[in-house]
Amino acid sequence: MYPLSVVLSLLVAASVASRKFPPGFKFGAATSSYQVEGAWNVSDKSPSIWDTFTHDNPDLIVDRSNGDVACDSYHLWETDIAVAKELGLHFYRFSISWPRLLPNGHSNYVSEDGKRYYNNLINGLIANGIEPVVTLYHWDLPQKLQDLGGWTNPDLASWFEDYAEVAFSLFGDRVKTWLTFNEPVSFCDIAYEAGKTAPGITLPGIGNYICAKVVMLAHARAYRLYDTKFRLRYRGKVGLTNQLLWCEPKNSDEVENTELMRNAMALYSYPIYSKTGGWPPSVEKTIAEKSKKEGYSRSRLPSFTQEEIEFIKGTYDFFGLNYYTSRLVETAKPGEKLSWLPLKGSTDLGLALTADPSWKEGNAWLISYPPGIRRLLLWLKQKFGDIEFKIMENGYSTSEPVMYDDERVNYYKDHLEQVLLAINEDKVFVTAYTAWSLLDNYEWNSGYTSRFGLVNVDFNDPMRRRTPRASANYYAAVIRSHSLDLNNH
Ligand code: GBH
Repeated sequence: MYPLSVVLSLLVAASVASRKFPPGFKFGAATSSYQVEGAWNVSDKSPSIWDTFTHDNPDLIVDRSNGDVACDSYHLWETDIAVAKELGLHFYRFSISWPRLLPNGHSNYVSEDGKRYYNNLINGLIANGIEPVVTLYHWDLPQKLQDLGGWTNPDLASWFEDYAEVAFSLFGDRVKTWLTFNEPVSFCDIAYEAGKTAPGITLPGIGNYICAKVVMLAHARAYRLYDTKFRLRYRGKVGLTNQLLWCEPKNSDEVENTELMRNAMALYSYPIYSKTGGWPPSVEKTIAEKSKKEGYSRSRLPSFTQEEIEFIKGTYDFFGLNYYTSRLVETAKPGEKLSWLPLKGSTDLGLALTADPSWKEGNAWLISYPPGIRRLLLWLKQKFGDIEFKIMENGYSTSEPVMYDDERVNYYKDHLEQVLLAINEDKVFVTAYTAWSLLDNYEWNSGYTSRFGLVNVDFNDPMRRRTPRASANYYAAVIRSHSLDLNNH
């Protein structure tokens, strides 16, 4: 018999252990080029589609703002590194601005200024013990390539490969984690839905699906290029990151529809991660049948050749996941138009999305449902196998720049708790967690009215002063203790 005190301390130890993240688990925070850099026209940088879009359509941005200056990270990158260091981040995820590095869009000319900027940032991070995690494409396509059709031009897949080759060659000796794309669902589906985001084209059900196919091919080209030319030398990892909502049935009749919706959410995952490759069959079939009924001679979702299926399949070293929120699925009313933009559903699938009224905390579209991240991870594991998952974005916005941001602290706490359960209970192989965002930044159509930062940015201050919020302190404590039990480290 052990004395009670020993039993109790063993129990406490066990529960503490279970609130520990696995050894080697990494914590980071993310930003993206257009959202933080500013300096939209310095040196030889050419405009991106977001420069053009915000300059031409200020009325589509809540506060009529743009990313001309944003957080001015182009000039203040050293401050960003200092802030990241203060938080104790293991890695910092940022993106390269394609038109800053390749002002022509094509790789015939590389900007010295672009090279210098990203070398400084990468070297500065490494010198401070912070690993750079780099996204190649976070929505700021060179306008010159949009003029050639953007993501609806199949040649863009090769031009993206050329861009990737420049980036891998220049930075691959120091960058070991690459994301080809951030959220194709956002720059394909949302972008072509209602013309409300760059490139401002309304071609729902057409443009988005062509974009989807070109992006899958572009990703695979970049991945295979890394495999053949860089992997042996640099031994890095390449993937992409997809935003997925977790979906649950509104009622028991909607179980099958919910599975269809989950597969639709995985449109940009299935071709890469599934054993068979290609589009998710249920989604492909639904869109093909609908297209036929509408009189199209072929499906609006372009098919892959068998060769393309094989080319794309398996082009990953990990699964990148951006998770923010969840929805309930129900059959749409006949003829109901449903847009992805406010996350309402899919017209093609005839399925509508709503938030459960019992999910209390939230801000606009971002309704907090922490169990969603755990269930999603398990669903993905069951679907695609026991692969490595890296959470590349998760975070919470407020409309006011509150410094004591307890709502954000709760969001992080509750979601990290669920990530731990996914790891410990469901045995999902999750190796990284990334907070969106390190800094308040340019939140696309919401301009500067939506704050995601662990660190507050004063956009009225020409120096864009950065001040850590309560959530920054909380996150730093989690990182320090490598645990959710902040009193035991
Ligand atoms: C991610 O997008 C992006 O990767 C990142 O750049 C972004 O800052 C972050 O998350 C936060 O949004 O207001 O109803 O019109 C997530 C996709 C795109 C979802 C914009 C919300 C606006 C919905 N987000 N969308 S609505």
